[in-house]
Amino acid sequence: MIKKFRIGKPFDTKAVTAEIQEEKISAFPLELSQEERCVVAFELRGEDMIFGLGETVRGINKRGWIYESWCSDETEHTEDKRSLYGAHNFIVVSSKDKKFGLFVDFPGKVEWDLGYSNPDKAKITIDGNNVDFYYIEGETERDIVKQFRQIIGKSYIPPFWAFGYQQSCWGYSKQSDFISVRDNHRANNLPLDCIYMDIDYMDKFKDFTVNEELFPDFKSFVSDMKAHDIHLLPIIDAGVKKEQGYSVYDEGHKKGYFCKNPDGTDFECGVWPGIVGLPDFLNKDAREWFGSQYKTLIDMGVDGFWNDMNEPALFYSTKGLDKAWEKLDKLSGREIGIWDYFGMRDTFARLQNSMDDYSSFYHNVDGELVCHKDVHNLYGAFMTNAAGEYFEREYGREKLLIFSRASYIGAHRTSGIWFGDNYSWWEHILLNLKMLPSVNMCGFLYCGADLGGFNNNVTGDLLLRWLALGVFTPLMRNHRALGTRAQEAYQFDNTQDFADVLAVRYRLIPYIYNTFRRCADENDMMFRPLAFDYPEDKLALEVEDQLMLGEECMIAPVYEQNKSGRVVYLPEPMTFVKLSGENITSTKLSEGIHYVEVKLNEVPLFIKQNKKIPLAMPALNTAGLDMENLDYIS
Ligand code: MIG
Repeated sequence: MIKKFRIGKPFDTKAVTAEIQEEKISAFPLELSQEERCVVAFELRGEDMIFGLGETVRGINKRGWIYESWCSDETEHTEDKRSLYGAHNFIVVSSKDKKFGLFVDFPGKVEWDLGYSNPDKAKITIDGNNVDFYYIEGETERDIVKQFRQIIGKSYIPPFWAFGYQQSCWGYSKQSDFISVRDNHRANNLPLDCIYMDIDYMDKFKDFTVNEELFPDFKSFVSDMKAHDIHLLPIIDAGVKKEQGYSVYDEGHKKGYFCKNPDGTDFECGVWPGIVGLPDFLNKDAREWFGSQYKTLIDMGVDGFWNDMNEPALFYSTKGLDKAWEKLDKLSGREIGIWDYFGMRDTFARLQNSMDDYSSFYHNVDGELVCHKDVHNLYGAFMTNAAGEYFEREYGREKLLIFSRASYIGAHRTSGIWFGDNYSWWEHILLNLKMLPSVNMCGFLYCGADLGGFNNNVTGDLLLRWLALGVFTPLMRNHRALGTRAQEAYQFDNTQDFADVLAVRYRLIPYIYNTFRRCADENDMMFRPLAFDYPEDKLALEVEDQLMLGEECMIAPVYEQNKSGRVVYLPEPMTFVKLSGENITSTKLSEGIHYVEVKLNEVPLFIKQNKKIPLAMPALNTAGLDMENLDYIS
C-alpha cells in the first residue's frame, strides 16, 4: 500500500510515473516538522535495520551513519564521506513488527541522519519545504521495493551485447591503441565485446567531435571494429566548450540553452575543455536539443555512450577564479603568516564543485528561473534522460547502450549507471558488492563498478578477485585512470587465469541476461541482501559480504589479499560451485558456516536446493554465444 503526501508545491522531478491520490498531511505516519526546512523523524529500536539510498558509502544496512543526497564528483570513496554521484532518496526500514518504505521526492539536498547523532533516532532533513513523500507498507522488504518500483516505472534494458566483457582506460587515444586492445584480447583467448573511448578521442574535449588527426576516417574505423565484433563507446561530458565556430556551442549560446548567471549572461566554468557552458538540462528545449546532438556520432556507427561529469563537476567557475586572484593579489609580495598561507591554498582547492557556484546559476524551467542548488540532483539524470529519450524515439528500445555517472531516481528508466572513480583497493570490491542491492532497490539494474579499480595501481590478484564479482554484474567493465598501472587482462603473466574467469562470464550470460530481463519486467531486484530472503535468520540479517542473486543463487566473492578462500554463511543447504573456463566442480554444503577454498582462476557460486541455472559454452563475444544449447548445473 502506497500513500502520497505533498507539502507545498514540489518541483516535478519526473521520478514517479504513476498517478497517486494525495492523502491529508495530518495522516502522515512519521514525525514531521516544517519550518524553513522539512524534517521527518522516527524512532529506531534495537534490531531495526535500514536499507537503500542507492549509490552511496558504507554498509548494506545503512543504520549508524549520516548520508547526504547531493550528486558529487567524489574522487575518494572512503567511509568518512556522505555522498557519491547519485541521489537516490529511497529507504526501507525493517523492524520486527513493521516494515515500511519511504521515498523523499526532492531535487535539492537531503540529509539522512540514520542514527548518527542519536543512535535511537532517524532524522531526515530536507533542504526546503516543497516535497512529495511516498510511504509504502508491505509484508516484506522485497514487496515494498516492488511496489516502489512500480510507481517509478520500468527499468532501462540495454542491448544484448552490453552484457559482454568491456575494456576501458582513460588514456587510449589513437586508433592503434584500440586495435591493440582488441588484438591482444583475441591473441590471448580473452573474450571482449566493447572498448570505451575516454575524453582523448575528442577534438580539444569538444562533445560530439572526433580528433581527425587521431582518427582520419572515424566511420570506417568504427565499422572495422564492428566487423571484429567490437563496439566502441565514446564518452560525453556535460560541459560544452566555449569556442566560436564550434557549432554545438554557438547554437547552445544563441538559443539560450546554457545555465545563466542572475544577470542573464551564460554561467561559465572550467572543466577539461577549458571554459564551458553548462547545458540547461532542466529546460525541455535544451534537453531535446542536446539529446539530438548524439546523432553525429551515431551516424558514424557508434551504438552507445557513457555520460560523465554531470553532477555537474566544476573545476572552477570564472567568477570564483576572479575572486581567488583578488585574494592572492592582496597577499602577493607581503610577508604572510601560516594561516594566510593555508587560506590561500584552500581558496584555490575550494573552487572545485563549490556550493557558492551551485547557488549562483539558474535554470529556465518553462520560463521560470530556478536556482541550480534547488534542483542540483536532477542535472545528471536529466542529461541522461535527454540522451535516453532521444535514443528510444529515434532508434527504438534496446538499441543503444547508455549509462551515466550522476543520477536521480527516474533516470533508471532511460539508462544505467556506473559507480565512478573507485580505487584499486581490496575494500572497494566489497563496496561494489554492497551498492548492488541498494541501487537495484531504486530501479538501477544495468550497473557496475570500474573492475580492478579506477585510481591507483592494480595487482593481478586484486583484479582477478574483482572480476570474479564482476562476472555477475550486468555492466562488466574494466576501467582505470590515466597514468595508473596497465590492467587489461593480457598485462599479467598468468593470462590463462584471466581467460578462465572471463570465460565464466560468457557461460553465465544466458542466466544473467534472463534474470536481468525478468527483474526489469517484474520490478524486482537482481541482487538482494540475505536479510530480505531470510528475515527470521539472525545470522543472515547481518551478512554484509554475500548477496542473493535471482531466485536461484547466492554469491560470495573473495575480497581480501593473500586469501586462498573465505568464510561463508549458508542460511540453507546449497551446492557450492566453482566455475573456471569450462571446468565445474560442485560440492553439497549443509546450512551453517563454512570455509571454502577458491583459487584465483575460479568463480565461486552457491546454488539453492532444487534450483538449476543454465550455462552456455564459452565464447569470445556475445555474437558468438550459443544461447540454445545450454547445460544446467544444480
Ligand atoms: O575528471 O574522462 O569518472 O571514468 O575516466 C575525470 C576521464 C573525468 C571521470 C570518470 C572517469 C573518466 C575520467 N573522468
